[in-house]
Amino acid sequence: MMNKYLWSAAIAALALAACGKKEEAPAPAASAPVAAAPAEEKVLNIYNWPDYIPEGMIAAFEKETGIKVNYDTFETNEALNAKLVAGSTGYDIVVPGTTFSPAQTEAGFFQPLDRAKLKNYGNLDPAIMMGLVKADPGNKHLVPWAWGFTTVGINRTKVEKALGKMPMPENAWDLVFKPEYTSKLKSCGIAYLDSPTEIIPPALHYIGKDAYSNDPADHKAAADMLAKVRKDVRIFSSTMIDDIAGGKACAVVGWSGDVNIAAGRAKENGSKDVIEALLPSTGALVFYDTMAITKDAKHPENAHAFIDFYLRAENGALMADELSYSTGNQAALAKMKPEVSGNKTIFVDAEFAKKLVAPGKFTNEGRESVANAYTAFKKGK
Ligand code: SPD
Repeated sequence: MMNKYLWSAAIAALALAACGKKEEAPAPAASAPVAAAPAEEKVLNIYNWPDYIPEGMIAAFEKETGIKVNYDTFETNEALNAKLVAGSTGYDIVVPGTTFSPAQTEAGFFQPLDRAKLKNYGNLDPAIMMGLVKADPGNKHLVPWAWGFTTVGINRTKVEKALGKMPMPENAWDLVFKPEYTSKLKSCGIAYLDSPTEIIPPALHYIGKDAYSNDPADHKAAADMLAKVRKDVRIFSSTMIDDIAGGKACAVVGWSGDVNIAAGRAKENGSKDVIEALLPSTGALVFYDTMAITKDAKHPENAHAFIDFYLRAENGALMADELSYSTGNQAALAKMKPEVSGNKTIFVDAEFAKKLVAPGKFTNEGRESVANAYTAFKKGK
């Protein structure tokens, strides 16, 4: 199992790098059962990412509380943001990522959480909560769902075959961004996440710029680099897990946990290929996905009940065990499978944690410029 204290210290350092200002961490509170839902229509509408909730968790919540959950999914932060900007989403709980959540919080899209209704709030890791202060001053609106990092995922079996005599690069990002490698890997399939804010930041990082630069000149430089490999990219994917597991892609820009899920799914389907999330020598881009209650949620009591349910140590452990993402739930660590808490692509070690690129904040203009650069790159085949 990883050295938890080293790991926690490294994550705290990363968090502090991101927030620039030290704020008080949440006070610990005893773990407690979910609060009984008060007199509110027994319905809860949740909007989350696909493949991001343990099997049976919704059913368990429904059984315990009698609250009927309507669960929809979105594939990109851009899609969720468009709904929030349009307003009246109809959702009570949404799960934004850190590229967007600071601006969304600032815009008033979320209502403050009532901590008195979150008896399990004290299970949260103070280091992670400090990291979220930049996105959400005072930790008023956002509660961690899971965290992971955007990285290079490979089907090693296929990649080694496609590279032939060429050795694996020292920097894994070369596999997806450097023409010498992409020209070989196009035969087994290169896939990128289909979202401007998922691709331009790693491209910026690869060319040595601030991954969250708001400077259009930097975005152009990233798009110029990407243009050189455009012809080798087979898929802009919204179904990355299936694309890797089903053999459509052998090298991807994807999310750590999804690559791990794909590895498990391929095995279940009888494949013997080795699929793995890599830890690039130059680091990867960390993200924190968080739960928030929308400002006009019709079922805020039920939303608090679900958040508190999710914050139970057992449920945090279940999430990490099944979905291969790290949790902000400190109490869950002791309850998860040792092969999960000891997996360095889920709970990174202190050395790799130092290389993780902290989440940054795009301005509205910056995001628009990122989107333009991405669209130009994607169209430029
Ligand atoms: N299976 C869904 C994983 C969701 C990951 N969210 C990533 C946000 C990164 N910016």
